[in-house]
Amino acid sequence: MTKAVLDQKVLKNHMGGEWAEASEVTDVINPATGETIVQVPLSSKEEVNQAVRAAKKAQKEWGLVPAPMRAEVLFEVGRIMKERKEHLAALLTMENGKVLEEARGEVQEGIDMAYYMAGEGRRLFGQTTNAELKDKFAMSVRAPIGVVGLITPWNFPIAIATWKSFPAIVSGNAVIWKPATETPIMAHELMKIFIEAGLPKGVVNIVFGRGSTVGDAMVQHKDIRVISFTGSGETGSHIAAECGRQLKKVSLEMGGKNAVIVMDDADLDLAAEGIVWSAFGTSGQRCTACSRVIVHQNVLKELEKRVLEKMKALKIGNGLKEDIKVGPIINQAGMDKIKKYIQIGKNEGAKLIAGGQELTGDQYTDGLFFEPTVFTDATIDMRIVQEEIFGPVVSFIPVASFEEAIEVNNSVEYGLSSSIFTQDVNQVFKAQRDLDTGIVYVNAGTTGAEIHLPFGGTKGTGNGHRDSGVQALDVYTEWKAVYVDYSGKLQRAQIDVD
Ligand code: UN1
Repeated sequence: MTKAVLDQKVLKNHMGGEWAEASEVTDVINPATGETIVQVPLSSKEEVNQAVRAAKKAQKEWGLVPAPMRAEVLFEVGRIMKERKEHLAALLTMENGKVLEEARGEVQEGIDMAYYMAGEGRRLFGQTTNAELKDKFAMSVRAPIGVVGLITPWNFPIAIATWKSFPAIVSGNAVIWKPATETPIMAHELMKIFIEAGLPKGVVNIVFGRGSTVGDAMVQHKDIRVISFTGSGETGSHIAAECGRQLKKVSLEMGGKNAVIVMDDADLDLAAEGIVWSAFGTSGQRCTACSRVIVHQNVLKELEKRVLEKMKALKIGNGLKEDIKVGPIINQAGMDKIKKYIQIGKNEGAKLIAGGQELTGDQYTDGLFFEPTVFTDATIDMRIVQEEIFGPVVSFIPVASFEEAIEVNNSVEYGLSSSIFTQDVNQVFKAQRDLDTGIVYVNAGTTGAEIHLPFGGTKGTGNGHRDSGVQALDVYTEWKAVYVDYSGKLQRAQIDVD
């Protein structure tokens, strides 16, 4: 078994370039073993205020550093992350539970983001264009916004942090970052890397703590001009309401109810593989996880058989062991929610054909493990088909046509990711047009977004912004239109135009 080595027992906040102890702390639990691995601060509003003061001061200078030079720091961050990939992955598995292979993938996502956003330091393109008057020049440039607030989740504690912080940094902002209290180690490690890479003091500040105190104080603070949040729909809409009141920019990413569509001409083995990977990887605790399979009725039975067959190979346990494929559930609240939905599914009349139980005894005694679970004969009115469960639970919904499949896909309140397995090129292009989600996959599962494309979704998944991709820069910059008149006289737009 791989060993994860942590050099601290109590984590600290980081403000204005200094590590700062907090008066109150709480335990961070390894979900695979139940052991306390470290303690994390539960900070107060005053600590947020202090961090914002430091950030404001640092941003004044950082915003004036040429972007290619700001980017040099990110190149170095990427280099160190790459060097430390194994170490980071092991710690990530320890605090989050996801299996090592996936933890390595997540760290890689952060490395990719570092190099990609570092490259942006030499782009950050605006536009030059023509002015309508003689001897006049017009262009648009991206300007930093100032101090930005990032609230990141436990399910991708390092990747999502990089999606938000790297574009914010390269754009010349200073950051106040509240990582999830379940997974603070990745934040702590990334902060150490920022320091080693030469990021000036105060450009990134970490304030650990609860959403109801630290998160709220960030949303309320008038000097934090942007909030970027990934988490639950309930919290997201609360944040958006408050930001709306203050005319504060807000970027939200809030979950999904993602479907794989399997048509009757699909390669069923490939589809089964895609379903198993995207439904049960990360124990289903991804915003992009497949939680619905919309399957043509002609191939329902065969697909069920092949999925169940492939599920037999999934070893469940502590993700630090290389042969484990499905790790634990993050905490008791997550486990209770999954169990609640299993009962709801049964009551609603869906047929349980695999799993459905918490694993207990032997190696499972101290951790939180749930069997990969499949319901079938589900219908669109069922709550298990409409609501996000955030666990290894998938429901098969039989349909009679391509059109019905699209309709069922679009019938939920979320719109993050979708996928279709088919060999028919016409169906492929119709599907990418008609699936109402921010991400569409063809002949692959619903997970696996790459960082240079926009990540986010429609409807209840977000509010029109995107994490990652060049589009992320829109969250952390203001557009500024600049007109330079070199005619030496007053030229009035729209009037002196001949
Ligand atoms: C998330 O679940 O919030 O596309 C992020 C994927 C990963 C990121 C998921 N690259 O599944």
